[in-house]
Amino acid sequence: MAAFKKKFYCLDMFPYPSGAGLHVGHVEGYTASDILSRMMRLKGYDVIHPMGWDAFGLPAENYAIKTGIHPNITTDKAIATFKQQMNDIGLSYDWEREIQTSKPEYYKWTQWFFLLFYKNGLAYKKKAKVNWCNHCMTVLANEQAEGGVCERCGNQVIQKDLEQWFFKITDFIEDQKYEGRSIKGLLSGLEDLDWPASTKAAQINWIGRSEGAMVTFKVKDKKSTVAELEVFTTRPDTLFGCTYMAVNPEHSLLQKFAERIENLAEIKTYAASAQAKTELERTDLNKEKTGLEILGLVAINPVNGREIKIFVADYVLSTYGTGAVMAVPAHDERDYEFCKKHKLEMIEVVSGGDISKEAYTENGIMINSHFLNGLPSGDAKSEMIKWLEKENCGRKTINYRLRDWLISRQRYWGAPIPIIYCDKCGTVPVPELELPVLLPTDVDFKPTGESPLVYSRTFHDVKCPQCGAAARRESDTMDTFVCSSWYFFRFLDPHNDREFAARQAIEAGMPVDTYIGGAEHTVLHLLYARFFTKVLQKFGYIDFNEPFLKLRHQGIILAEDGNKMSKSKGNVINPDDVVRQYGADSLRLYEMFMGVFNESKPWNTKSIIGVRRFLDKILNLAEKVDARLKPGQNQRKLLIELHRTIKKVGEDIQDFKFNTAVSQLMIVVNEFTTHDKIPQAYFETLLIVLFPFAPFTAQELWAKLGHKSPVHQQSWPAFDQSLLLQEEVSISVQVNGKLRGVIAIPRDAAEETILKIAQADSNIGKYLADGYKKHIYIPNKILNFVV
Ligand code: ANZ
Ligand code: ZN
Repeated sequence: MAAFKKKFYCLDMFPYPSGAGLHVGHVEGYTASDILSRMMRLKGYDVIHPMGWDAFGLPAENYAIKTGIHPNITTDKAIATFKQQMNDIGLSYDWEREIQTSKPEYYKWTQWFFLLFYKNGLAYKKKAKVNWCNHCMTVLANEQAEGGVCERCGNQVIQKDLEQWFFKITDFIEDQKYEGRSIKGLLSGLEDLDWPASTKAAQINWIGRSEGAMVTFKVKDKKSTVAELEVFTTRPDTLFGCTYMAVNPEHSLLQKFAERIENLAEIKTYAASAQAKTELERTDLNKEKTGLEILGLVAINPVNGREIKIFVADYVLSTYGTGAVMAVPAHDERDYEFCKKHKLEMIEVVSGGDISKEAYTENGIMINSHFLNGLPSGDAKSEMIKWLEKENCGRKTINYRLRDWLISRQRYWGAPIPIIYCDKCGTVPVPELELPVLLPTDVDFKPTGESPLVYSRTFHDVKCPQCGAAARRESDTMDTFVCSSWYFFRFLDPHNDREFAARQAIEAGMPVDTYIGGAEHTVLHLLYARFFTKVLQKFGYIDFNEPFLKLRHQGIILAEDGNKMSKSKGNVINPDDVVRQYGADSLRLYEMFMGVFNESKPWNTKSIIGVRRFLDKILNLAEKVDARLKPGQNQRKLLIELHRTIKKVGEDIQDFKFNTAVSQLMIVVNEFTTHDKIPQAYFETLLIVLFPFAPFTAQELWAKLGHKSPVHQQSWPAFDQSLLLQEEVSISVQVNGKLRGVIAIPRDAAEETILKIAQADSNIGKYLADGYKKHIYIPNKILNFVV
């Protein structure tokens, strides 16, 4: 592995190779990363710019169910199409590094990661609720069970308990130390990253850290205390306002004290109906809040000893906190609605709202709360926690929304989980030397409720690696997100058959310097990839813990009519058509010129024509190039514009302002067209700067000038700062919004210089005689004083 002098790892989110081919949204992100990569190569960097295929997944399997065509065949075909399209638009990938997650050479290491997690207690099996369709006999992903009905047959989806594999991602939320290594957590690790604020916020929100308290309530039957019920609350300050409790329909209290519950039959019926609903339906603020009082049991509010009712209610989730809540109707929206509906008592304990109209969920001054009265609710929180800890009926707690990652899928087209079940030895990991566990091909795709793998005898029947007895393979496969959680490591050492990637190769190439991809559907991918990286650091494989230093998203490209592009609407733009009609460079330039990179914007065929004309203009310029012409005074303006272009285009590419970079190219090309003869050196500079955007055009013209070596072996030109400084621009100076003068300044002069020039101007100066409060400067355009 050759070490790099100056490495730059520019990574695209690798695509799922769908039958539909590359769409214009792919082209947007991939062109941007291509432009950046090409510029960095010209700047002398060893650029790592790979592409691969996130090839496992449902669509290929569903297609196989419909048609009987094996996913291997459809996937390979789709990949061939994608690759052709990528080459057609001039994406400069290093195909030596190409990887495909559905190939045994790749998923062998996905399975190795599973074993690494398993060995270290980070992969475990437990029962979990899944969406299940009784008619199709299959597990459904959340997206396939929207509105509680099966996407395939329309039957109601139920929640079923099945044994599932999990990865312990929750172990990595906070910072930790391990064998002298400090591993930053998924939360604090975000701080140092150059990522869009909204993406960081989405990660933080997904993790959902809440500070609060556990509070223990005693539960009594008719005679005595029989149990304790713990709740998680973010508002311990409101405990005096708690007028009932609610538990989720699956809560263990209902089984444990079944014989003491007087209306057990009714409660069982209610619980069964709740099970049919999805989590989203159950917690939807607008849905009616149903529930049933548990007769025969009451709870005691620890802070005032009052007896309160206990309800079973499906707005309480089994998967959050302790699965039980202390209800404070006056200050929680859901409790408020529930309370109104069931005519329960409400006590206002935080002043500031009008609880006759709605729940008051903000902070305020405590009332009706004994020792908390008069305190702001923030202080009351810590006072109450102190009290709970002293009285031994509660403690400060941090709760997270993030759950461990359910990675098993009852699916065929994924990486098999390398586990064997033996009657004698139990759960036995497949020995590393026996990896990969190959996906069998003798399968039938008709859905039966289990992975088709179960019915492959060749796959299913194995010998136990420990005792040699007849045993059974795990037939679940892994979530495809597992495959994509480590692919950026594999790119650095794609053919290694002894390790997922050699340490040396990782150290030379990682971390990724710039990662580019859509903002939608990436919260989980980014979280999982960060998690894998942290696991590798914890166990000593690498010595960093964040994989992607800088992240940028492309915006969504809408159809010409402003709607989302969709097959059913018939408004999809196919990049192949654009390439055929206008050329690849037009497509590239157009997509970069459309608008702000990370914003959504509509397609506009007219503008492509404009971009095509721009390229034609450059082709025409070539006719005016004169190799013998010595640049002179009458080309000075052109020279300055050219240097401004070198500077601006270079900076704009770094900043992902591709649209303004293209504008600047258009400005300089217009300047070129005003000359009858063009010095060859100037034109060559233009071609180099144009090259990242329009590589085909630039190379064609470069060769036409007689160069043997290609443009991409040239160097990015340096700009002459003094040339830019010498040039003067006029800026308007306003005082309180009124124009008071126009001053000439050196372009891009420092702000203090400009302030001095403005104040020295006699006309402007007299308005500033008594000083000013502040000033606003828009570089090279306007200076505004506020007095
Ligand atoms: C009492 C209370 C009073 C609450 C109040 C809120 C406002 P976050 O911020 O998302 O962490 N809760 C706890 N466990 C629950 C469960 N299993 N299902 C549904 N709701 C649950 O939310 C924490 C709050 O959500 C907790 O604080 C609890 O209601 C509720 F004026 O406790 B609170
Ligand atoms: Zn055994």
